[in-house]
Order: sequence, then structure tokens, then C-alpha cells
Amino acid sequence: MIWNPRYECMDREEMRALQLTRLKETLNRVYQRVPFYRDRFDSCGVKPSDLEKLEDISKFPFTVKNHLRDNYPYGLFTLPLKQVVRLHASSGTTGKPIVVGYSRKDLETWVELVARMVTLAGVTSEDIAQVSFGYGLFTGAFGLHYGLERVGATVVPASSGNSEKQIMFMKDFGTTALVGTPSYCLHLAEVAVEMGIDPASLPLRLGLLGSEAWSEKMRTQLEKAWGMKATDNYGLSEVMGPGPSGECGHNNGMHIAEDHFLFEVIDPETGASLDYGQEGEIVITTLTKEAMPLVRYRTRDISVLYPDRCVCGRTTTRMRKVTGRTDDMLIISGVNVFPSQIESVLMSIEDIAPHYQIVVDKKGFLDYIEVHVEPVPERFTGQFRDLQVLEEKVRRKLYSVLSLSARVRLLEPKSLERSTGKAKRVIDKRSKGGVQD
Ligand code: DLL
Repeated sequence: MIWNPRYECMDREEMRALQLTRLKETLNRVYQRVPFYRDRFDSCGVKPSDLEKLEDISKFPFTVKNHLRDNYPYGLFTLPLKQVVRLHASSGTTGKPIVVGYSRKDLETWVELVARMVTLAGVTSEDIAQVSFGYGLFTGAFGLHYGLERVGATVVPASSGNSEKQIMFMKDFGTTALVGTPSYCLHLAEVAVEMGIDPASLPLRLGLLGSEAWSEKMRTQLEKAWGMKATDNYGLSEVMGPGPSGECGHNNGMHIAEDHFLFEVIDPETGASLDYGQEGEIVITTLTKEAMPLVRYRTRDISVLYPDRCVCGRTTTRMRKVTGRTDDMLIISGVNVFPSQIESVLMSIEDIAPHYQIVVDKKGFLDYIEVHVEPVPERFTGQFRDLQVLEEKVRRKLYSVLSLSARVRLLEPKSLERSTGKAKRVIDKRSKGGVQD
């Protein structure tokens, strides 16, 4: 089923024309109402009227996360607070959070886009959908909640944590769709096993997973553990929260809600615009936001855009699964690696559990990387020799795939911290604060 065929299957030329009209409105709106944008546009010598076609967006300056922090809390709003009916915030690990505001119409758009996104994933009014994101300032839970209600699913606002209760709800309520981060969903499977319940025996048939990067290998693990279809969806607080894009059942990338967002891909080094099919950083301009529009927001997320029509019948541009962020690339003694690459290698080794942590530090002037993993409980004999063999196996595999000399530390089963939200995969002790933002 397609939730809103008028927009999701719109003729490409018509969609581009709609985007252009809305983009002009957005540029005018921010230029007239937000001193930050007026100053930025003026100092780059551009005016909203310089935009004649969509491609002209590349003349306009980028917005970055620090600009949101500098304008904390309300400096980028284009409406008086009286007309702002909801706030959400996203906290990094350091400093002030960034705050986003929604008008009544923004909330209506959000519900519509999440309704589209969950329908893309296969949710219907027959589903019982358990929301295991934390309710609060984070956009994940409230975002999914109202969109799921709109399609008529029975929503279970379980929130995050309390994992045994989550499993009890899943069993007793007959949950068919689970909403959360992929890492938490994987942990829940582990908790079910501890409770003596085979996760695959539960009625769950669909995972709506997002909010953090996860590999195809992790998808395979999740689908196997739960006996379900695991789908990906992407968004960020700055532009809305969940809703901007999500996968349909064809694993063909995530469909973008292009009537509300203009997605570009740029070279993260030079800022130059890249073409469809080229990998780079995703940059997003909101096209209909009333309370807090954003122009050319640099997400730091790495992906690729595909323009061709999907077999599901939707005509919207799709984005590949996000493989990482420009700021999470690790440079280990000159070798570039993304945590997602390490994840793919680890998930392909059967004897270790799908939980890991990467620690990076310096010894003298030399960087080193340590990968912490656990053997699957069935393989854990406690024998030193067995552990050594397994460590060596992981080390070799990492080296052969990534040319990366990593130390491997095998920890006791279930000793790595399990997160109920976004997993903290990397601890970079070389950078201030230790943990990546
Ligand atoms: O994570 C919004 C969201 C909630 C999306 C629920 C999907 C589901 P933030 O907390 O602001 O917002 O984090 C946004 O998370 O820039 C990406 O780096 C990462 N991210 C979000 N979804 C995905 C995904 C929400 N599907 C940041 N794959 C983004 C990879 C993702 N990374």
C-alpha cells in the first residue's frame, strides 16, 4: 500500500516544480525573519531572488550544527513562540543541546510523513506497534507514535529500557511491529533468550529501526533472531526527527519525502555538489517547515542518492543506507576506517556475539585501536587457549578485510554495555571527552 500516492508517485517534473516553489518560499521566509540567515546570505552576496532553478541552491551558504548551538534556544525560529506548539531537543555528549520547534502545521506534516514511512515499511491498521524509543525530548518516540496512530496501528508506548517488561508486552500484547534502534532490538532478542523465550516464536513480523547506523550484516542477524523483516528509516532532529526517509519492502534504499525536503549530496572536503550515484555528505533543506526551516543543513551523514524509479511504484529519489558520518571516520596511523566497516567484519564471524565497542588511543605518538567483542555464550569455554584462538581469528579477519592492525579483546559474554537507545560504539580517548558526539 502507498499512503499518499499523489506525492509519493508524483511525476518527476511536477515534483521538481513543487520543490522549486517551496524552496523559494523557504528562502524568502528565513531571509526576512531570521537575522542569522540574512547576515549569512548577505555576506555571501546572495539573495532569495537569485534562485531561479533548483540547482541554484548551491549558491547559498551551508548551515552547520554549531550555528544551531550559537542560536540556542530560539534564534532560528521564524514564528513567535505563541505559535510554536512543541519543542524537541537533541543532545550531543558535550555542550548545549540543539532545540527545534514545531508549529501546529509542522506537527501535522510530521504525522503525515511518519504515516508514509511506516506504510512504506509495511505497517497497517492490523499491526500492534511497540515503540521502544525513549519518550522525551528525543524525536524518535513521539515522531513514530503519532504516525503509527494515524495509520491505525495499535500503539504500545513502551518507551526504552525495562527490557524484560518489553518482552512481556511483546508476548502478551502480541506485538507485530517493533520500533527502536537496531542495537536495542538486538539486545531485546538476547533478553528474550535469557527469559527462556525464543524470540522467533513471538508474533513480531516487522522491525522499524533507525536513529543509528547499522550494517546489512546486522540486518541479517536481526531478521534471523526475530524471524521478522527489519527495515531502516532515517531522520534527524534538526530537520524534523524520523520521517524524511524510509525503506519500502524491496530493500532498495530509503524513499525521500521530497515534497517536504530537498536532499543534496556534497563532497565533505570541498563542499562541491555531487551527482546522483556519487557518495558524499547529505545536505538537507526543509521545504515546508514553518517554525524552524533549515537551509542547506550539513548532516555529516554519508550516503548516495538514486533517482530511478523503485519497483514499489514510488517515484521519489532514494538514499542508500547511511554508512557512517564524516566525523566518525577513524584515522588510525594513517589508515581510514569507519566503525560500520568494522561492524561488517565482526558480524560475519559466527563465534562472536553481535555486540562490540571500539577503543582508540595513543601510545607515545602512535595510534592504536582495540576492538572489544564477546564470544557467543555457546563458544565461551573460559579456556585461555580457546580464547586466544578466537582473538587471533578476529584480528586476522579485520586485517585481511580492512588492512587494519587491531588489538582484539575478548570479554566475557554479556559484559559489554547494552544500550537502550543509540549504541556508543566508539570511545576515542585521543579526542577531548573520550566519546564521540
Ligand atoms: O535519531 C531521528 C530518528 C529517530 C531517526 C528515530 C529515525 C528513527 P537525532 O537524535 O537528531 O535524530 O540523530 C540524528 O542519527 O544525523 C544520523 O547520524 C543518525 N541516524 C538517524 N537515523 C539513521 C539511520 C534521530 N537510519 C542522527 N541510519 C543522524 C544511520 C541514522 N544513521
